[in-house]
Amino acid sequence: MSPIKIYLLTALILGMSTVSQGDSNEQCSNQENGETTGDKSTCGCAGANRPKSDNARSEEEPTNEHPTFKYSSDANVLKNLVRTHRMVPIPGGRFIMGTNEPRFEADGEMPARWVEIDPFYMDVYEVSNAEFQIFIEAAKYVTEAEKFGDSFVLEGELSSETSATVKQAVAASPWWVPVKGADWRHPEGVDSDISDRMDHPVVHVSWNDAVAYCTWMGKRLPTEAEWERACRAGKEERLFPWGNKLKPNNQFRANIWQGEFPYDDTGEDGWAGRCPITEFPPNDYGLHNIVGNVWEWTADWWKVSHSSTLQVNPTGPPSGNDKVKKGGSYMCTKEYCYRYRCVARSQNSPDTTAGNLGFRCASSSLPEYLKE
Ligand SMILES: [Ca+2]
Ligand SMILES: [Ca+2]
Repeated sequence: MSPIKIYLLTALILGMSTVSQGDSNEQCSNQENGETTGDKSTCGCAGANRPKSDNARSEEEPTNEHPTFKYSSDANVLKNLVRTHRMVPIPGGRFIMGTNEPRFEADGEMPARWVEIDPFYMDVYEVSNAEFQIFIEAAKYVTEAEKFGDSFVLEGELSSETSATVKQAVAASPWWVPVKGADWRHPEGVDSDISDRMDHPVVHVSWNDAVAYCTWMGKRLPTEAEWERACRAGKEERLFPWGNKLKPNNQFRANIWQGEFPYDDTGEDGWAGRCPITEFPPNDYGLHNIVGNVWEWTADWWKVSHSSTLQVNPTGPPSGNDKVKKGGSYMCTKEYCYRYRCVARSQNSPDTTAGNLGFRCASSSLPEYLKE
């Protein structure tokens, strides 16, 4: 075992938090879940971050010799695959980002401020296992979780065999356990696979992995402002992409957690755990699961103080320790991690991977291979 791994193990056994110690996590007592009292929350759903010293990641870049248009629906790879990489236009213009009524002040949800952005395109869906597999096979890319050899999984999702092998937990959020062999192909460890979940969002992908995928696709990650613009879909000052009621007409509109977290995911919304990327109605811009299901990486570095003056095409701070993620996940409840709201935000270090963290891509112009 390397000195770094021994340090990690020791830290976890001793109850030292290995999560990011950024602005919003100093008093964190739980993670994918924040608190019921928004003002005092400092957790940010940041989950478990990789220790900065764990630098096993290679700097290899993927090849870019296989443009994705070669892998159209009638190409020779994954012949029966229905592609889900299409994009919709998101109008530019001015909109209100953030809120003056934050649920989690420590997350930097405030203030409400005018932001002006250029029009852009956004993936309709979270990136699926099937789409990610095309990239992996063509670009010969190896994800960071595969290089590190582990990733964070919700303990309750593990088989009893895998659970028995796990001795560590993240002190501040003990439901997150680092599982050897957990990666995008094996979301719950080595005895799991994705063969019957190719239409589920890819998880256990780091920010670096997400950038590599989007770049290979001729796309990029959305900025936080673009993501929030896309989430709101023209609805200003609303909690959710569809309005203020969680369940309009008594219908769930997103995949979140029902039941006692983290023990009992009742799946009242139709899904215990992650769901296919095509589930749930789209928002008014045509985006599915823009909140809930899996958190989505954005391009921006994390900060919690924002200017209240008009920002034009903001891209976040020039550097930082953590990247912004948006939208909450299937693990969110109102009591724990009430972050399936468009203004909600959280953060992880760029090499962090977990079972509730995925992404979708954006693009300033529509890639050629997506044009009719
Ligand atoms: Ca659910
Ligand atoms: Ca999502």
